Amino acid sequence: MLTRIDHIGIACFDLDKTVEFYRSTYGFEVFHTEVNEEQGVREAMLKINETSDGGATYLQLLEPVNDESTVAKWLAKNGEGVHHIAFGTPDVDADAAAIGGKGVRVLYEEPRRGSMDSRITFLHPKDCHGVLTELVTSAPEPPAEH
Ligand code: V0V
Ligand code: CO
Repeated sequence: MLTRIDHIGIACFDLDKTVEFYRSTYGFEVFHTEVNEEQGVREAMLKINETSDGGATYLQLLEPVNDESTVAKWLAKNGEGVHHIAFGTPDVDADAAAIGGKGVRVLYEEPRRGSMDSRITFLHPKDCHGVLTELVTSAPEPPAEH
């Protein structure tokens, strides 16, 4: 069952400048940063609020780390902006199977590693009214700030 908005993914050309915009404009601080080579991104997670399911909602700022990155391709076509929305679930495997059973294309056979050791998969935007949609199960240990 999908229980929260886990994050909104925002594609940007310059992560440091974008982080600074969110800090100086809204007061949002960086909770976590990492490079995810498999996904081709450097990212910053800004924690916005905690949620009633024990999780939290973040903004995920994404900068491509190479030209082959899906985010690089998307930026070249669209410029900066909202790239995807991610719903949190305690069981990404079950939800991906259930949603796939409704005819929506699930992009990964098995969930892959996402931010803060989460397990993630994606639904094809063309099957979701134009929205690239991610499903996320957080790591069992709640993420510590770093
Ligand atoms: C592409 N399209 C999108 C889109 N990306 N529509 C809405 N939102 C997006 N973000 C549309 C695009 O305009 C085309 O429509 C069509 O889909 C095919 O796109 P394409 O440019 O030819 O690109 P593809 O097919 O090579 O790749 C698109 C997909 C790819 C969605 C398959 O981006 C993908 O595998 N995404 C999942 C992985 C990902 O995005 N990773 C980065 C975030 P027209 O022109 O044909 O109408 S990593 C992350 O979130 C992490 C680590 C985390 O949360 O922990
Ligand atoms: Co994401």
